[in-house]
Amino acid sequence: MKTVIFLPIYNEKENIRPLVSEILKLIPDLYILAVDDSSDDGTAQLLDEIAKGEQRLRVVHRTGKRGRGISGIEGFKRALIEKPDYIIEMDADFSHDPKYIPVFLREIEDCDVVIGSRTVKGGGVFKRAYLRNYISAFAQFFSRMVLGLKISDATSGFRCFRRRVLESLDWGAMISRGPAIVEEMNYRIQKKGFKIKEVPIVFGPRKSGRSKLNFLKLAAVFYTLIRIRMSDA
Ligand SMILES: Nc1nc2c(ncn2[C@@H]2O[C@H](COP(=O)(O)OP(=O)(O)OP(=O)(O)O)[C@@H](O)[C@H]2O)c(=O)[nH]1
Ligand SMILES: [Mg+2]
Repeated sequence: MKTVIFLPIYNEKENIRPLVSEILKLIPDLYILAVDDSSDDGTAQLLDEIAKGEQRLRVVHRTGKRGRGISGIEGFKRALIEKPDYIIEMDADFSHDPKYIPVFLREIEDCDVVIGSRTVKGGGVFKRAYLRNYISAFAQFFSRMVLGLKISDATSGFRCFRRRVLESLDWGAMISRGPAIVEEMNYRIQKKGFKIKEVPIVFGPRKSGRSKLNFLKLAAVFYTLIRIRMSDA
């Protein structure tokens, strides 16, 4: 298969069926790799049920310690086994609109990484509380400062990679276990000199369910970014 869509999933029961169906309709040459962190709201069972009748959905159920970062590392490693040309990661809550998948696949033709960006011309955020926008802007600024990132929307988890980019990363050396994995990957990819392109996206509100981000996790992200920088100094 040419393209793998990696979805990190924790308690996304209402979103998962419509999302899988929308993605699979887009182009035939892709499959979805869902990495579920032992969701306890019925998402895990629902994923298995959908996968029974849909070969293009593969499901990994993680046990043990939960984490957006640990799941990302596992997801990318698994995705690489079948040597796809492109790997796209996106949130499973409809904030990341599947309509951008074909756009990313066009844009990646002349670069190594495409980042769905809310902060370049044409991009934006639709209907979100002011406070969340401020926090998001601060997180983008902080990660650019601490890690020296040249990427404007450095916290966007909607991205498309050429296989060779992910193959070049040392997953065992990743420090992040949670959401900071997004910025850590950008940092390591930028250091290797890969060509990164930001493409505008409009980030929507999650369609259903609850955010997994909270104050403690956010603080942990900032602390992890500092640790990444220090460990590399
Ligand atoms: N496997 C796994 N996925 C997770 C975990 N935490 C969050 N996710 C998934 O990662 C994606 C992003 O999480 P969200 O809670 O939407 O975080 P966010 O988009 O930063 O916050 P909101 O804008 O409030 O939705 C979603 O698909 C979640 O289901 C986790 O611990 N493990
Ligand atoms: Mg979200």
